[in-house]
Amino acid sequence: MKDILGKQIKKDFPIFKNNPDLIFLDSAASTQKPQVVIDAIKDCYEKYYANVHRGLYQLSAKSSEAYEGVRDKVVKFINASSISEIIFTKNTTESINLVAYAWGRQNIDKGDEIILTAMEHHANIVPWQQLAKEKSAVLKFIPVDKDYRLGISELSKLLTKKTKLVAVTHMSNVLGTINPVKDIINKAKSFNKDIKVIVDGAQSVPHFAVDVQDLNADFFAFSSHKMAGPGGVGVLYAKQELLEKMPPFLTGGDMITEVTLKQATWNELPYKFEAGTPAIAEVIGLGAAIDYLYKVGLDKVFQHEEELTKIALKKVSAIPGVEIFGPKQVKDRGGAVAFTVKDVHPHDVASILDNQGVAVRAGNHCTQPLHDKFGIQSTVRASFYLYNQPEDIDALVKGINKVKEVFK
Ligand code: C6P
Repeated sequence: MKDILGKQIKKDFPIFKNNPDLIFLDSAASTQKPQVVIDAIKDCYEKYYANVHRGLYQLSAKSSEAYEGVRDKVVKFINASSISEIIFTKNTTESINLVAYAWGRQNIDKGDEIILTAMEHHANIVPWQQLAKEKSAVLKFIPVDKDYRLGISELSKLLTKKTKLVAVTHMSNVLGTINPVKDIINKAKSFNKDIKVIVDGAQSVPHFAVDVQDLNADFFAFSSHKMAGPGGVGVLYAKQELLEKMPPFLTGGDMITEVTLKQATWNELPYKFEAGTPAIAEVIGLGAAIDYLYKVGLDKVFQHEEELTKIALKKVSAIPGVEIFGPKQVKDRGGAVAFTVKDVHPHDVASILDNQGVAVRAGNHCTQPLHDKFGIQSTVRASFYLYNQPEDIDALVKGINKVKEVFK
């Protein structure tokens, strides 16, 4: 394998020092954290923690400055056009729910159509199902073809005068497929410029550079905990003109300008969408994660994962009885490799791998409709991040062979 990041990178992550035998192959669920992120959170609590946007004292000013500084970093990281377009949420799930409630309830009416894809995570299905039920709207799905890619030509067949929204994942958390979201957005907007597109970036932003303006996405959601940052923080990017027209999602403190006993007026963007005390230290941790990813270089992260995926696809698919669910080539594919082992339940596979120190996920990975399409309940999934090394894949292969031995 081309040595793009090198083994040294593992040293940035204390979890591996504290668990020297750990082979961590579940980063699509949540990634490990580098020391710099842990230190940034600790530093905040030890040196300058106070609530933000409220206190007139110096400590609160310092804390607010650090918190808002991260918003600037996020603007640059995904190339938004201003801080007004960056809303801190709890995670991708909350970001998508925000759009479904605030934009969806204002813009979706009876008979309107929402186009999703068959490979969406539940977080990008259930909020739209709820909205569709409430509004008597219709959900349609772009199918997944035999190569585990979206049948983009199908999109043209699904678009109608009633289409209001397209919701698509940038990268599948199961198949690893990277979807051509720029083309999808272009196609939808060429059909009707008023169609809005929301992109679920939970599995893309951590692994490769994303430019929301270049994509022309209306909404884009992601989670800090999947990109070396802490849990409890997510981001919703949305075009300013849309946010300005949308009503608030959650209401209460900080998101208002004036409150009387009868009514309230809303704060300016982005604060209109950030009710209550936010996850201050965690947002600051996200800032440290962004700095860290810049330092390593997202292009290198992607190339490194591409090399790992190439090896995994070759070695894992060569094991008799193993079936991989996802594109067999690395082109337009990320580092999530889902598979089954013939005649062995995925939970048994994961548990035997765990006994050998290999942490993988087994289940439907919150994509039950996708698994239903394959006629199976669950798969095993190995997923990679910048700290994984080719030896980790060797351990996985050894582990799968052990599984086969046990179930012979
Ligand atoms: N997928 C996985 O193991 P949250 O939980 O809100 O941070 O992210 C939700 C989510 C949304 N979209 C995609 C494509 C995702 O992969 C996830 C989270 C994890 O695959 C946990 S189920």
